[in-house]
Amino acid sequence: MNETICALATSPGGAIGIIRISGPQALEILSRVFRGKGDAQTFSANTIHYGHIVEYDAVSQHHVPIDEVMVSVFRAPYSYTGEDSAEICCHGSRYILNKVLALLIEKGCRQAGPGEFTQRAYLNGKMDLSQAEAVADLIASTNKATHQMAMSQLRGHFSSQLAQLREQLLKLTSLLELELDFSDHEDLEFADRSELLELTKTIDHQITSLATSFETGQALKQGIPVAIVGKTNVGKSTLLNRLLKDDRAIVSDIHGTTRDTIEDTIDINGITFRFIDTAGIRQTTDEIEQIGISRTYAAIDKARIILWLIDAAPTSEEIHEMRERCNDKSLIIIQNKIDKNPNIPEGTIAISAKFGTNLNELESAIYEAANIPTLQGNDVIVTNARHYDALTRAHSHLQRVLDGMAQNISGDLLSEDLRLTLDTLAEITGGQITPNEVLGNIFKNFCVGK
Ligand SMILES: Nc1nc2c(ncn2[C@@H]2O[C@H](COP(=O)(O)OP(=O)(O)OP(=O)(O)O)[C@@H](O)[C@H]2O)c(=O)[nH]1
Ligand SMILES: [Mg+2]
Repeated sequence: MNETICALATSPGGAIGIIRISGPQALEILSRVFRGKGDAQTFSANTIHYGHIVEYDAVSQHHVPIDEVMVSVFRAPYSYTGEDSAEICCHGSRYILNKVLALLIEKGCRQAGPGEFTQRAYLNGKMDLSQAEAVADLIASTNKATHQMAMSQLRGHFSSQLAQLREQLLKLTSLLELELDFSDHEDLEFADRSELLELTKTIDHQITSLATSFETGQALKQGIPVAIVGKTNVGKSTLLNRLLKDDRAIVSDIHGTTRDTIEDTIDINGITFRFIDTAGIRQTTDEIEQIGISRTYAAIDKARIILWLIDAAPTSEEIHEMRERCNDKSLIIIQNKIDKNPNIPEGTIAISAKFGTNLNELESAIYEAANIPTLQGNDVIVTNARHYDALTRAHSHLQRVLDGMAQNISGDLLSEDLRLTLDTLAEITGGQITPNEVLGNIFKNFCVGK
């Protein structure tokens, strides 16, 4: 971290491009390329300066301007990275930006790797690991839900829940140790085992509920899977196209048009849904269509919501079979083609996919069925596989503690598993010393310049 790094922080193509510099020599290197009022090395923290980035021209023996810029100056520790840093606002020309970067490198900067600014922010204690990861999620967020989850994590709500868990685990450990210290006083009972058991269960419950939120987190990140199923020709592909407002799937009045599954996403009320059009279900000897139909069943298994499209009232066996197949998922039965057939079976939503009738009602029903908890500012939903993995392992360590307690095992044997639980939770925020390899893995998926 004694190197000073630089990188383009904006994506190319905009009117303005921002180049970031961070490190102990940030202002010194800046002063070598910047000409404005005063020397950049003397600029005070949190100030903006107008001037030019200049390059020395050996032929004319003069400094020639490369761009007219604004420079923001931050001083350690009050910057994103916690180091001295500067941001040069240039015009967005690819030529200018490359030229300025090359100049900075020539004057002593090193090109930053992916996520290196954020990695430094973490190493300098500006944020913990889970917050650093939230920065990447925030940049990648595409809708209200993903934005909210990333923002909550960045603001440290997850970190503070973990800190509370840590506190409770430490309390548990110390109660057990107390029991040990006085274990030769046989008649003294310091920590009531049943109380300890209750406390452990509460902690475990909190850990598992964080872990289970991962499924929702994943669904919100990747889009909640919704399968559109039904017999051939009922209008599944027409409905998909309607929802996507795009001619995505082939529609025809030939039965068995769709063979493969077709997926795409749309947002409803700020939540992304991933719709999967499927091959119509019927008895067929066509081998390829049979494969398509088995994919339909696989799509049902994967989905959280099933849209069962019908064009005539199903028999009670058919209803029973579909309910069995969908067991714990939300099943929405949709009567299509109401323009042709106004008979609406009970318990269905009636639409015309072809003419777009009642689509709003259907979208509301889909949104309801997703049953997404309305995220409050402080709500924590785990969205990161690394965090999920750590929570799951913490849960299994704690499970051993619980088993041990049930068998009345002595405190010293329990405390080893308690320590493992603590260490595993600490991996999430990086409270323990995090190996370089792990850090490298986390930051490699970041963009350069963040
Ligand atoms: N009248 C009317 N026709 C519709 C409606 N929706 C779809 N259709 C027609 O029904 C036929 C079949 O539509 P598709 O969307 O291809 O049906 P599908 O369920 O995808 O069929 P497969 O892919 O073969 O399983 C087409 O001719 C559509 O134009 C509707 O709401 N009203
Ligand atoms: Mg189709």
